Amino acid sequence: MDGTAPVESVAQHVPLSSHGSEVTQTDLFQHVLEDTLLASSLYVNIALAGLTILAIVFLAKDLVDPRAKLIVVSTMMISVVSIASYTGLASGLTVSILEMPDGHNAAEFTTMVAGEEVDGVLTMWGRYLTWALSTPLILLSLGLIAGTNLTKLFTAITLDIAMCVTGLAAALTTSSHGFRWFWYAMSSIFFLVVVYIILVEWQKDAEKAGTDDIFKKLKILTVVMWFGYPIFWALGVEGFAIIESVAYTSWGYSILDIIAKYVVSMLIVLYVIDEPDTITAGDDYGATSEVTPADD
Ligand code: RET
Repeated sequence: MDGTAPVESVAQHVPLSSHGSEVTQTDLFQHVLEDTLLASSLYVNIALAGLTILAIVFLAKDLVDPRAKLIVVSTMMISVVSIASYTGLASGLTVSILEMPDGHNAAEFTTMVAGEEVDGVLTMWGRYLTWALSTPLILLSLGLIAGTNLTKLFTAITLDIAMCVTGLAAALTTSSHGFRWFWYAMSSIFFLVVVYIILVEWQKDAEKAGTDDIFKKLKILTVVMWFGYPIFWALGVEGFAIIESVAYTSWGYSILDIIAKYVVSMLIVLYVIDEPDTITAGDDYGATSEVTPADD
C-alpha cells in the first residue's frame, strides 16, 4: 500500500546450485537414507556407540577411585559424542552439497538429490565438527593412563582441537582450491605434534607410571588409526576425488571410528576396572575443597 515491497519476497529462497534448485534438509536426509551403503555406515555407528556406553556403565558400576572413574567417564563420553555426531549426519543436519572450487578434481561433479541433478558433492562436514569434541576425550583418557602432566595434556588437547577445526575449514572452503590444501597442511602440522606427544612424551610418562604395557597397545592402535583419517580425506571427494563414492569414504571413516573409539574404549575400561595401583590416586583426587568428597 505504501509502496514498499513485502519483506517475504526478498531473498527468501537462496538457490544452492547453479541449476536454481533448492536442497532442503529433508532432501539430504532422504538422500542419505536411500543410499543403503552410506546410511548403514552411519546407523551401524549409532548402534555401536550405544552398545559401548551400555557396556561401560555395566562394567564400571562398582568403581571406587575418583581417578579411575575420571578415566572411565572420559572414555564413555567418546561414545556419547559419537551418537550425537552420527545422528547429525543421518538426519541431514550436518551434511551439505558443496560445489568444489575451480581446479579441484570434483569441481564438475553433480549429485542426484530428490530426483534432480544438483551441482556439487555431498560433504559430511559434521564429522570434522564433532571430532573437535570426541578426540580431546580420547586424548584425555590416554594422557591420564600415561600419567602425563597438565602441560602436555593441555598442549596435546588444544592442538588436537585446532587440527579438527582447521580440518573442518579445509572441507568447507569453496572459494579457492589452494586454500583447501593450505588448511589441510595446517591441520596436518598440528596432527604431527599430537602424534609426537603420544609416541614420545606419553610413552616416557607411561614407563615411569608403570602403565606402558597397556599404553603401548593403545598408542599403536590410536596412531595407526588416526593416520587413516587424513588419508581418507585426501582420497575422497573433498581431496583428490580418487574415491568418488561418498559412501565408500564414509565407510572408511566409520571403520576407523569403530577401532579408534569403541575398541580403544573397551581396552581402556577393561584395564581400569581392576583399579590397578598404577592409575588410582586416592579419595581426595581432584577435590575442590580441603574436605575429602563423599564416596558415592
Ligand atoms: C583431517 C583433514 C586435515 C588433515 C588431518 C586430518 C586429521 C584427522 C584426524 C581425525 C581423527 C578422528 C578421530 C575421531 C574419533 O572420533 C581433519 C582429516 C591431519 C586425525 C579419532
